[in-house]
Formats: sequence, structure tokens, C-alpha cells
Amino acid sequence: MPKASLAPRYQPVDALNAPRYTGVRTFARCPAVRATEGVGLAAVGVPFDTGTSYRAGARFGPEAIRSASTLLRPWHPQLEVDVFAQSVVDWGDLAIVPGNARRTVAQIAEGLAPLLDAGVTPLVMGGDHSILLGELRAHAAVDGPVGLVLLDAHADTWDHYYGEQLFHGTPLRRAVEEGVLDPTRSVIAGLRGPLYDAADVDAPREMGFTVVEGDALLALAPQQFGDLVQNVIRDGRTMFSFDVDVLDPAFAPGTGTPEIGGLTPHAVQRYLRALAGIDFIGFDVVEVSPPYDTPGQTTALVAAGIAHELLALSAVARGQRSSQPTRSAHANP
Ligand SMILES: [Mn+2]
Repeated sequence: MPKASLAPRYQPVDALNAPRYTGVRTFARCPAVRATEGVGLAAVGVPFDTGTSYRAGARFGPEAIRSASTLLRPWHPQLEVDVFAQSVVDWGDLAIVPGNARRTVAQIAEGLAPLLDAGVTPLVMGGDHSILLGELRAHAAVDGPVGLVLLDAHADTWDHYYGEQLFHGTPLRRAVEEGVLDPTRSVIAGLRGPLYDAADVDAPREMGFTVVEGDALLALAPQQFGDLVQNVIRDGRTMFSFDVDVLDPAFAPGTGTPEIGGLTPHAVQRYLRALAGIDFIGFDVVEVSPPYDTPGQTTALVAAGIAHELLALSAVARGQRSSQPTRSAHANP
């Protein structure tokens, strides 16, 4: 494994020198920075939760993920990569307007633009899932509609709630309508739970998405999932979105719309590691609702661990980009 010749400009505080519970809370104890020079990846909070149809509380998600992420260590043993070697900062929170999803998604698109213009990979901490529309707008503004890999208990392709178009169950439909998301280059995996109607199962497929329901996902070996994703997204620009409700509520009870019968964190980790080699343009972890979490902050802990896996995917892709600039191909370790 080639060693980076230059030390990253921004790194976390060394936990062997200063205990993890000391200092001002930032994502993974990385520096709080609002400049893009020398930054590879920025963790960005979006504390918006009034797109929820049931439990609110995800406005406190970024804060909870930051606190739980103080445990993260640099080395990812399975992918053999230092997740912070890409120079990671905490950008802080984007401006939002509680109660106004329409203005908020516009603010998210605007707020992410300077990062994307500078080639910084955003890792967004939600926030409810309506914020994804703002992220997809920002990515599409760079170079047209993007693909998406989504792990979620719900397809989020419903049309409206209470006559409102922007809710946490609708961002994928809105994104397709707006032309910022290409469903034919997108995978939605992990769906389960009761639905409003039999047609709910078919709707995302009719829109062009590749859908892997929860049972079908669990029947796939990680490598099979990785191959499936690679075949759908091909070589185009693709974002990754993680809704913690894809996990079983035993592991992630603090979320907006829990569904029983979900994945274990370990199963998710293995599926994510099978995506190593894909150069995602951005990531998010959404729907962490701390008011419903356990006293041990289980959901926030799992969300921080998933964020570590996403950092690792980004680090692997960046390493390949610098050492093999012409190749973006799938290369599972
Ligand atoms: Mn969702």
C-alpha cells in the first residue's frame, strides 16, 4: 500500500495524546474549518427534521453523530486504509429553515456548491431524508443528473403527504421529476415493512429504479451486491445515501419511521465494504433522531460507525484516483 508522501492538512486530534471526551465536539474530532483548500472530505450537518411524517427529532442528529464519532479511529482494517489521510474537516451545519422544506432544500443545494466546486467530497449528517433533494440538486448542478445508491427501509418515492410535495418520503420522486437524479443508474436496497397499497412495491421500479427488497438483499452475498451496484451505476457520477432505518430498530431505535425486520450493523458493514473501489461523489447518513435513542445512544453510535465505513470508501477511491488516474473500475479487496 503506497504511503502518502504529504501529510494531510487536516487531521483529527490524536486520541493517544488527548482523551476522546475532551475538546469541542466536531465530527471525529476533526478541525472545524470553513475553507476548502487542502480539504478532501467535509462532514456537513443538516439539522432539519420538519419533513418527517411521524417522529421528529432528527434536527439533533448531526450533534448526536458528532458526539458518537469521537470514538472513531483512523485505520480501517478490512479495507486497509487510513480514513483521515484524505484530509477531513467538520464544515459545521448548513443554514436551514425549520418548517420550510422548500427553502431548506434550496439552502442545502446552495450550501454544498462551494464544496463541490472545490472538489471536496461532502459527507452529510442529517436531518430527515427530505434533505437528500438538496444534495442531489447540488451534485446535478456540477454535471447533470446523477446516480444514487440508497440503503433504506422505504423507497421514498411517494408523491405527497397531506397535500405537501416535500416530505421525507418523497425526495426520490421529486429528484426524478426535477431531472437531478437518473433512476436507471440508481439502486434502492433494504425495503421492508407494511405499505399503503400493493402498488407501492411497483412504483419505484416503474420509475426506473433498481429495487432490492430487504429479504432479497439478505439473500445476496456482499460481493453479489457489489456487482449488482456496479452494473447499475456503471461509470457515471453516483451519490451514496444511508437511512438508518434500514437497520433493525433493535440497533437503531432513534429514527423517524422505524420498521422491524431490518439489517444488522454487521451485515450493512459487509455490503458497504463490497462497494470499495466505487468513487462516490458524496455521502449522507440521515434520520438519526436522538430523542428516541437509547440511554447508550445506540443509533448515533451505529450512524458514526457507518460514517466511518463511508470515509473508508472515499479514502479507497481517492487512493485509486491518485495512483491510477485513468481507472475508476470496481476493485474489491
Ligand atoms: Mn428514507
